This record gives sequence, C-alpha cells and structure tokens, in this order.
Amino acid sequence: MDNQQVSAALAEVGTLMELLGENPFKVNAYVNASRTISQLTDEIASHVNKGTLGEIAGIGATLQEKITSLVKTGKLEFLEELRAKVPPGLVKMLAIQGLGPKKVKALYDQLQIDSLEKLKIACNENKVADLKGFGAKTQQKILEGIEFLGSVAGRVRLDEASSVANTLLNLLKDMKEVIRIELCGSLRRRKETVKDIDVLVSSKNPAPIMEKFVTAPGVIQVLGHGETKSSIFVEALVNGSRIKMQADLRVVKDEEFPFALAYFTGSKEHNVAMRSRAIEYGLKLNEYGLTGEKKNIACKTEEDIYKALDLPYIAPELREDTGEINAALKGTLPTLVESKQIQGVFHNHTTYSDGANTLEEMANKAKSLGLKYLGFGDHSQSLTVANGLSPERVKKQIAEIDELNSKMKGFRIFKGIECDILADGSLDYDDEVLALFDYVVGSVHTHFQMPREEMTQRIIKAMNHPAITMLGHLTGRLVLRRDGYAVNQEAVLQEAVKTKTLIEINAHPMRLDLDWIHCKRAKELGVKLVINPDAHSTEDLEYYEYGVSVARRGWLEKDEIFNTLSTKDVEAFFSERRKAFPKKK
Ligand code: DGT
Ligand code: CA
Ligand code: ZN
Repeated sequence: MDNQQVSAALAEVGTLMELLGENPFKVNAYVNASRTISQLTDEIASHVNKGTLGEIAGIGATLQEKITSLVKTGKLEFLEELRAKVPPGLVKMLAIQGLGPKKVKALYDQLQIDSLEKLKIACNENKVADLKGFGAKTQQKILEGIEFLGSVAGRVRLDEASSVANTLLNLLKDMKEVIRIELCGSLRRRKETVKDIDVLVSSKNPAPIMEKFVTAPGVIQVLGHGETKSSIFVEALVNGSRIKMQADLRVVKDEEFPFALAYFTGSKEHNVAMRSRAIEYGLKLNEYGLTGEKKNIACKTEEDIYKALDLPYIAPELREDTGEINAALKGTLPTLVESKQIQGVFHNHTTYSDGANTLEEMANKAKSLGLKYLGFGDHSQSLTVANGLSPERVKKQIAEIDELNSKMKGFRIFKGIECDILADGSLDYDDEVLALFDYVVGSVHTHFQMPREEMTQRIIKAMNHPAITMLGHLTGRLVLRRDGYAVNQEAVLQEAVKTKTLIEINAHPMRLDLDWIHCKRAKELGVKLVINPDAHSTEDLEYYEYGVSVARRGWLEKDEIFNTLSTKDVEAFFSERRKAFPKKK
C-alpha cells in the first residue's frame, strides 16, 4: 500500500469509530495520522521496513502496528471488523453538508435511520426536528442536502476526474499500437464536474489497447469490451477520497481521429451547431468525417475541420454553444488567458491560520512553480475555528514577511489577509490594522442563511470600504457539496465596476467560485478578475490552473486577469489603492 491508500484506510477507521461513538481521543489519533501520512514526502513503506514509524509525530504503538499490517498485507482486520459493525448507509449520510458522525449516530440510535431514503422519510414526517440537537431548521437543511446530493449524483469533481483520467492516459499512451491519444468530453472542455471519462485513441491494431484498458488497475467492473469501444467502472484514491467512475475508450482509424476528437469533445450543443454550419456548405459532419456528394474532405487535425468551414479554431473550453460560432464568424473570438501568463497568486494560507506550511515553504514553492510573486491571506481574528490572526500575530507575520522579502532574490511577497466580512458588512479589524496590509481579500464565512437582499448589501458595504482590494469566493458554494448562499451576483459585479474591486476566481477545485457563467458576465461588465488558489498547503498552490480553466470557459483574456500583471504593475496598483486608505506610520 502507498501513502494515499494507508491514509485513506486510517481516515475510514476514524470515521467508522466516530459513528460507533468511540472515544474522541482515539478517533482523533486516526484522523491526525491519516492527515500526516497523506502529507509525508517519503514512502510510509520505507518507514515500516526501516522500523522508523515511531519517529513520525503522532504515530504511537497501536498505530504502528496497524500501519505495518496495511503496508505488509494490504489489509487491516480492525478496519474489516468496523465495516461489519457500521451499516454502509450511515457513511453515505455523512455526505450531507452539516451532518457529522455525531448527528448520524443520533439518527441511527434514536430513529434507526440507516439510509438516505429512511432519512428523507423521517424528515418529511417531521420526526427529525424533535430530536435533541436538531430542530426544524436542521431538518430543513438535511432535506435540502438530500435533494442536492440527488441532483449531483454520479458526477465527480474536475480535479478528481482528471487524476483518474490521467492514470488511464499514462497507462496507454506509450503502447506501440497507439498512434494518437486524447481525453475528450467534459474533461477536455474543463467543466467543473465530470460524469464519465472519454478516451479516444487512433490505431491500426485496437485489440491489445482494449485488453490493457479493461484490465487497468482499479477496474471493478467491465461494462463492455468490444473492437472499437470498451467501457469500465474504475475506482481510484485521489488525495484520500475514494473515486468511482465510468470510463469509455474508443479506438478509431487515424484518418478519423480529428473528427472523432471533435465529436466526442462536445458539447452536444456545439456539435449540433457545427453540423448545421456544415450543412450550409452542402456537407455532412459526424464522428467519422466531413463528407460531400462528390468527395470527402480530409482533415489531419481539428483545426482543419474548422478551417474547412471557414472558421478559426475554437478552443474546447468555449464549445458550449453560448455564441462561440457567431463570434468565430465575426472574428471576435477571445484570445484566451493561459496558465503560463499567471505571474503570482494572492489568497493563500499558512501555519499562522489553518494552512499546513510555513510562509517560507509556501514562498519557495511558488518560486519553484515559476511565479514572480506570492500574496498571503490568512484568516482574520473572528474566525477562531480557523485560527484567525489577532492584531499582534498580524504584526508578527508582517515582520516575518519583511525579513523573507529581504532574503529572497527576484521574488516578491505581498502582505495580505483574508478578512471576514462580518454580518453587518463591516470588516474584522480596525482601520489601523487594515492599513498594515498591501491588500485585503474580503470573504464571507459566517451567517450563510441571511436573506438574499441582506447578504447582497452586506457584501456591497464591504466592497465600499477603501481597504478592500478583492472579494474572495463570492457565493461560498462547494462543488457537489453545497450551493452558495443567496446573493445577487449581478449587483455585486456591478458594484465591483464602481468600486474597482477585483473579483476572485477562487481556483480551489472544491470551490471554482466565481463560476464560468458569471465570469462571462463579469467580462461584459468590465470587471477585473483575479485567479487565486486559496492554497492551504504547498501542493494547493498549483490549483491556480483550475482557475485558469474557469477563466477560459468564461471567455477571459490575459488583460482581464489582474495577476497576469508584472510585480511592478501590481505594486503600482496596490499603492494607488492605498492612496484612498493610506498606511499609517
Ligand atoms: P459528462 O460526461 O456528462 O460530464 O459530459 P460529456 O460532454 O463528456 O458527455 P458524454 O460523455 O455523454 O459525451 C461525450 C461527448 O460525445 C459529448 O460532449 C458530445 C458527444 N455526444 C454524445 N452523445 C451525443 C449525441 O447524441 N449527439 C451529439 N451531437 N453528440 C453527442
Ligand atoms: Ca463524458
Ligand atoms: Zn475563505
């Protein structure tokens, strides 16, 4: 077993023990060990072999024994016993936002609820509201949570689907039978969630490729095994989460590859529009070719297909039939922003609040990614659950940043904070403290249940505070977990134009907030956007690429993204903003 597998097994032990009402200290030991192991840079197996498990912080004798069993045998009897004791429905209930192990246990103990179906019935019969610690509001939220889970059933987050897909891609791409290989479908269009993985290959000899695909590691079911198409159901561990999804492989002749690539990339609606365009030319377009009455039009690449229909190339992210073909015809397609144009990122957490890495570790990682600057944005004082910074700790962090800045050559660290927007729209520090920062990210983390109009005014009031530079994760949504709070996004975007507030595209794949649809609207209004990973560890810094995908789906160009600016231009922007809110000496 590798680190991620061991980590997932220990996390599962923790969850199951908690559902069984075991001692919280014991539960925490498993949860913490799971986190530690997922973040280890060396192999847990090598610690087992060398007998050095005990040197890892938090791994006592009991855990050493369990980890050794996992690494050596791939199994843990203790985990099997726990699984046998806990009805699987209880684990499914944990997917509901706001329903932790304690509440699930209470529902099971007192109402014998062991499935989502039973939970829904109990809520509708008003039985849950009467339980101690629940109430009518919680019951309503549970019902909404069940409905939400139903509406997203079977979809997987982009980052998790990408990881599964890339494993399959890497398995096949070096086979001698493979001529061309590409991921298609929603993955290639970089949608925030993906239902299934579509892999396309061209080859003269498909059989060995199909064989390798249906016997890939993690396959739990072969749904089809044919000459040109195979389908599998595959399971993989991604950052400790168990991901199960379908993957389809199609193998075509190399001449057909560009047509199949365009077809299976979709979207379906874009394909329909392209087919009508072909019909105007007296041609038929499908997954096999572009054909006329007299002859077929040969295309070597996707670009050739667009060219044959007198269109410039349309990037996959734009293929949602939201006006891209018209724009292509008029020559007004955007030149989309690219990852390599991102110069730095601003909303990042460190060990000062709830991050896993120090200022210096984060800065070094950002530099190694080729970024020119990095901004911090730890949590502010009222967010005690995330270890928000008191004014004293703000000053300590700033001093540390000053020191790092004097040490690091060719790299600039900006002083920022993710400042809570309080319920009344005021900010979480006095002006004196706010004046210490180069920039301030304003975010809502509390009172999500506010009526829409009140929430909108709360945010608008904060945007009018001269210290606010950018607005973090505008809606607070969590992809496949919960909808955002009620807020009038249009009004906020319009206010951003008036107040020159930057709007964040939170690039954490769990958030992707602003979403691409509102990015497109922001572009129309002339709002400037900033792509931030909301990193809580050095690895998370790379998430900005997912924000670039959102920006590209939202038709955004380099000049519309603030953090494509050079260090000097960013400095100039911040100091201009600071004129309205001068630093106090
Ligand atoms: P997903 O899997 O729900 O995240 O989204 P997609 O876009 O990957 O959809 P999927 O896997 O059902 O199909 C892949 C592509 O194949 C889709 O984007 C367009 C194409 N396609 C599938 N069915 C049809 C169809 O009935 N008509 C047309 N024109 N294209 C189709
Ligand atoms: Ca798909
Ligand atoms: Zn936040």
